[in-house]
Parts: sequence; C-alpha cells; structure tokens
Amino acid sequence: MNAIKFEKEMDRDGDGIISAEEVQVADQHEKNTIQSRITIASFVVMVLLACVLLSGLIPDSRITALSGLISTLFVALAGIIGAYYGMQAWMSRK
Ligand SMILES: [Ca+2]
Repeated sequence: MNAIKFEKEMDRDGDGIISAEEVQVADQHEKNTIQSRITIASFVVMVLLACVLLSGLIPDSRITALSGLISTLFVALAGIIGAYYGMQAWMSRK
C-alpha cells in the first residue's frame, strides 16, 4: 500500500513509468525533507533543553557536572542549523 503510493508520487508526469530522472528527483526531495526535519529537530531540542535547564527541575549539581556535555551539545546543534542554512544559501547560488 505504502509502496504503491510512493511509486505514484515518484511518477511525476503520470505516464506510469518511473524514469531515472524521476527517481533522482524523488531522492533529492526526500533528502531535502530529512535535512529540514533534522534542522527543525535540532532547534526544538535547543529550546527545550534551555527551558528544562532554566525550569529548576534538574539540580544545580547535575547541571554543573554535565556543563561540558551541555555546551558541546549546544554548539553541535547550532552547527547543524548553521550548516543547513549555509548549504541552502550555497546551493541557491550554484
Ligand atoms: Ca513518469
């Protein structure tokens, strides 16, 4: 069922044949969708993590113990978001 729907979506011009170009377009679309979802997830995790850290639910001693991990995570997530927008800008100029 899902495969049939996927094949219908891949057949962009509706001629019943999935050409190599249509496979390429579907792959690129899927890749773009996944990349944007990863970027959105990174942003959501950053916001939620900041909220949890500010909420007082976690004792200060644990936050202090994990401060290195938390700051590395923030830099990595910001890197993902920055790389996504940098790549978008670079791809649109190409
Ligand atoms: Ca086709």
